[in-house]
Amino acid sequence: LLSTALEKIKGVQRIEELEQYKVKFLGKKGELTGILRGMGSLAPEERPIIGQIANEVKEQIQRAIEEKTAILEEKLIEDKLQRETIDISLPGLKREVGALHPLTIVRREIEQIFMSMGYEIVEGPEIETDYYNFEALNLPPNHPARDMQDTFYITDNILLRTHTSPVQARTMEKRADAIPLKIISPGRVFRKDDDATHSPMFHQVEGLVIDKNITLGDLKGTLLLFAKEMFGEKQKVRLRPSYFPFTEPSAEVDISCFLCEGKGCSLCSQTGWIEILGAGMVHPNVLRAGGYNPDEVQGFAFGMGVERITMLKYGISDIRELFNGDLRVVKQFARG
Ligand code: FA5
Repeated sequence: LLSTALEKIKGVQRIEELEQYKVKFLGKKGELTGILRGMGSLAPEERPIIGQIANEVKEQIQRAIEEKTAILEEKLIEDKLQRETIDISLPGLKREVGALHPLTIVRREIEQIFMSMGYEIVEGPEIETDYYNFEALNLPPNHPARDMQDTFYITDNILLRTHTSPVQARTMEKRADAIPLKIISPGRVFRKDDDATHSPMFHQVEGLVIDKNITLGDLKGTLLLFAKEMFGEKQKVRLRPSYFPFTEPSAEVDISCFLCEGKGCSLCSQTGWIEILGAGMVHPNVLRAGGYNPDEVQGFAFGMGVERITMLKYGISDIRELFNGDLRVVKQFARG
C-alpha cells in the first residue's frame, strides 16, 4: 500500500488530484482506515506491531502529500508570474491628443488681430427677427435686395440669421450714441446655399466702427492690416464696388490668392483673387435706426467669411471638407 501510494503521489500534476488521493488512502472510507478497522480480528500480540506499522504508513503518506502540495503550490505561483510578466520593451499605448477644428483656430486668430486693434467682441442670437436681420439694416419688407441672401424662415417674422450684420443693429441700439464704438461679432449664419465654396451653415465675423471723421480710407487700411497679419506681409487686398442696402458706398473685398499664384485655380476661379468679405460705410438710415446722428458721426462695417479665410490659409478647395466630420482633417492640426 505504501509504495503504491507514494508512487501515485509522486506522479500527481494538479492539486485537485492530490486531494482525491488523500481521500482514497487516508479518508474515512480509505484503504488505510480499512486496514486499521480490521485489526480486531488479529491476535492480541500482533495488534501493537501492525498498529505501529499502520501509523507509520499513515504518517509517511501524509508527509508525502504535504510535500507534494507545497511543490505544486509553488509551481502554480511560478506559472502565474511567468504568464503575467510585463514586457517593458514593448511600446506603450499612445493617448490620442485632441485638436482644435481649423475654423476655431482661424476664428480665434481673427479675434486676436482685431482685439489687438482695440476691438471688443460682442455676440448676438442665431435665431433672429426679421427686424434686426433686415429692417433695421435698411431693408424694408419687399425690398428686392432681400433676395440677395436666400433665407431659412421659421415664421413670417422669425428666421435663421443670414449674416452677422443684425448684431450691428442690436449693439448700436444698446449703446445708444456712445462713441467710439469698435466691435467685432463672430458667429454662425445660415443660407440656402450649397456648393464647393458655399455652405448652408457658415461663419462670419462682423466688424463695426463708429466715431467722428471715419472714412473709407480707415476701412481699407484696417482690412489691409488684417490681411497682412493673417496671411503675411505680401498680401494684397482689392475693393470692388458693390451694393449692400446697409452701407453706402459698398464694396466687396478680395484678397490675392497665393494658392494659385495669381493664375486662377479651383478655389479662386480664373482671376487669382478670392472674395472674403463685404464692407462699406454705414448707411445714414442704419445709423439713425441705431440712435446715432449721421450728421455728427460716421462708421464703417464689414462681414467676413471665416470658411473662405480658412480654406485659403490651409489650401482646402472644398468647403464641405470642413463639415464632413472626417477626423483626418482635424488631426492635421493636433499639437505635439
Ligand atoms: C454679407 O453677408 C454682408 N452682411 C457683409 C457686410 C457686412 C457688408 C457689413 C457690409 C457691411 P455677403 O453675402 O457678401 O455679405 O457675405 C460675406 C462673406 O461671407 C462673403 O464674402 C463670403 O466670404 C462669405 N459667404 C457668403 N456666403 C457663404 C456661404 N454660403 N458659405 C461660405 N461663406 C459664405
